[in-house]
Amino acid sequence: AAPVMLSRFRGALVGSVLGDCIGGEFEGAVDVPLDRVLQHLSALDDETRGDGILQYSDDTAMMRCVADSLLTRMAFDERDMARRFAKEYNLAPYRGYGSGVVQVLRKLASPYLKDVFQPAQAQFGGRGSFGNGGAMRAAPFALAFKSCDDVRKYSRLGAMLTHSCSLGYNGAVLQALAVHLSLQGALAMPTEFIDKLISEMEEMERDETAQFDAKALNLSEFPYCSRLHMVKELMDKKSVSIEEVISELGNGIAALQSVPTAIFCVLHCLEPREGLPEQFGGLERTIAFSLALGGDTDTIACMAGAIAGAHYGIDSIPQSWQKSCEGVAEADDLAHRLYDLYCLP
Ligand code: 8NA
Ligand code: MG
Ligand code: MG
Repeated sequence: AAPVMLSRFRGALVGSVLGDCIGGEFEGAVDVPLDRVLQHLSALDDETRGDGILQYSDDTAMMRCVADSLLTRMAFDERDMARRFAKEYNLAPYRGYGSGVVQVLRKLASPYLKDVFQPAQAQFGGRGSFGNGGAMRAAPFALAFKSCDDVRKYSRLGAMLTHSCSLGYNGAVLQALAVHLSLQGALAMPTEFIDKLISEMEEMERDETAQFDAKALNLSEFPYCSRLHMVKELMDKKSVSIEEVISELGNGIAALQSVPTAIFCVLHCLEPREGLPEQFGGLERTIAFSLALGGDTDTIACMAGAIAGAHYGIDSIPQSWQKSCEGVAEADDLAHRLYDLYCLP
């Protein structure tokens, strides 16, 4: 079973980078016709295309910091991870970071900072960020820790370095758990997969802070659970339009409007879909469908790419796509090293 798991690890991190790089093209777009998505994707096959390699953004930059930190420390070390975020931002501030998180990253650079969780807690008048920046970099937690308990615990803390609102860090835990389950092969049974995520979120959203934050933001109680129930409803429908996905699940930069959406993209694309090329495999369908939603396409495709890559494995990812994206070799190397760590007794 070892080579299968390695392939899943590589698929997860490479899939995540691919989604970020390929999705960057449509970031913030309101209407993305499927034709344009397919054109963008088929241009990746063209060796002679002029526009060079597709650059990765904050999603991948921070994912690499998470993986590097977990590998170097062989554990979760909040100070080390915080330092890497700050250093990476300082080296490459042009990667498209969210406008709020930049303030946190600047404060994390200070050598005098005592509590590395404090800058995140000061965001948005003390409410903390509910953006998807914690979730977009959560995949490595699922590769570094074997037990579900550890994945939950450390993906939460890792997100809290920048996202102290429960909607922000709970989205990161949901993403990490989706990758964790996918690595175990759980997407072979899609209904059980979504049910498991719903019961996980039920547990998390029973928490007092989660209840308080939901109320303060005028959301229904158990906001993630409601979205995941909607994912399940949409899964059972024969055909689902892009408009329906956007209006029921969202495509925005809030974790609540993007993590369940990414999970839906993966589930929906387990089967061939009308409008998507027949020769596409599941991972290609997942990326294509994510881009067609518009909105925060790099991040939704990044998260969906990690979950789908963990399911289909590295061999499902076209070579031409891998060659078109910045940082693929580095992500593949991180996946190999996380796999070696995972195999330690
Ligand atoms: P963030 O923490 O700055 O959050 C993103 C945005 O969400 C903030 O700038 C606010 O507008 C809003 N927001 C979050 N929390 C609150 C709150 N409590 N009250 C009011 N508004 C709030 O950054 P992040 O790391 O979560 O952002 C992640 C997203 O930003 C990713 O999609 C990433 O790709 C990037 N992004 C960049 C661009 C770009 O133009 N380069 C566009 C979209 C997203
Ligand atoms: Mg980005
Ligand atoms: Mg984004």
